[in-house]
Amino acid sequence: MKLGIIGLGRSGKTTLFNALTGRTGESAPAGGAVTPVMGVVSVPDERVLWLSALYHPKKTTHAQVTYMDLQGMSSGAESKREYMAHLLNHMRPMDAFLMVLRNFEDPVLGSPRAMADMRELQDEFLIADLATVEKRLEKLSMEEKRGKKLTGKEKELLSACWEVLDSGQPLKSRPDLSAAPELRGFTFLSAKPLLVIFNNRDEDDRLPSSQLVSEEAMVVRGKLEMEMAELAAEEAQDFQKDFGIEESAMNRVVQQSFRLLQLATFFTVGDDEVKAWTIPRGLPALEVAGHIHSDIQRGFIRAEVVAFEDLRAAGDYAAARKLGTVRLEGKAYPVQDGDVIHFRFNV
Ligand SMILES: Nc1nc2c(ncn2[C@@H]2O[C@H](COP(=O)(O)OP(=O)(O)OP(=O)(O)O)[C@@H](O)[C@H]2O)c(=O)[nH]1
Ligand SMILES: [Mg+2]
Repeated sequence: MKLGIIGLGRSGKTTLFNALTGRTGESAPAGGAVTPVMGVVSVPDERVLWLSALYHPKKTTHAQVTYMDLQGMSSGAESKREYMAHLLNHMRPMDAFLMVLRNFEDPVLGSPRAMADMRELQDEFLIADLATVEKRLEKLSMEEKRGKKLTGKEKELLSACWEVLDSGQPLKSRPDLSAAPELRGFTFLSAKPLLVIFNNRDEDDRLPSSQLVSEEAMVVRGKLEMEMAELAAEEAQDFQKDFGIEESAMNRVVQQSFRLLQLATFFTVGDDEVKAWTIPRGLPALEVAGHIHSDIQRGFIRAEVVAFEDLRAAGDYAAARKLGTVRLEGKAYPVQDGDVIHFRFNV
């Protein structure tokens, strides 16, 4: 899972990135890094730890999430266009965006205006997508003029996209368009899931209430969270208690992102390796097998499945089998979050 952290300048992107990846803050360049900074972290999951304690595998592999800290956008029409042009190639491969909004007083920028900032960023996404659509439509009509017969629905779909964007709506508001196979190559920004993150001052842990937020939203206290990320585990716990933080930003952001992207985790277990895999929720067992290895997909016979909670309740695999909670499932079985799976295959 790849998450791109975007936002206006000085909104706290690097601070959050450091909290999420456990880096220390000193290296953050003023004005943001021109080249995006990547950080890969393991998704904290106590289920993996439990399975690892059960199997004592040679290797334990957690699910991973890649965060990318992108440069902040500054105001001014020209600099915004430059910003989008510069970052577009970095933004396209992301699965989703974390949009950081400054919701604390800044000594230079003054009072927060988070909702206006959000609108400004959303508009830039729409404008970038509009430009992509218009460029492609122009190309298609040139080809038509030169006598080329257009086949397929691309032009029709792009015109529909134009209408949606022009009316100020993101493409994700129209799944028929954002999921159309003919348009997949464009990787429109406004078609991607977005998690809005209000970066609050230390004393405030609430969503700005009276505001209408049309996006998925959550609150972090970036500076606090970063300070916490720098502490040793034991100290961090005290800190967490003092500030009424129930779960770290890292955990909450990961969980929300999983939910937003409709992802699920399943596990493969054994003496060699206990491994957590990230897949789209409800993916059929046959396709899930393909995530592991094409041979397993090709020679798929059955999936032997036990829900993690059933396995934990039973104590171990043999006990779960005795209790009848280990099931045999076929190719079409929609894999659920927490499934522990042995694939039976023959090649
Ligand atoms: N009070 C307060 N200050 C914060 C918070 N988060 C970040 N800051 C401060 O805001 C300033 C900017 O933070 P950065 O994390 O560098 O912001 P950025 O979005 O990465 O900025 P650019 O990379 O320049 O776009 C720093 O001085 C931070 O210490 C917060 O939650 N509360
Ligand atoms: Mg930065």
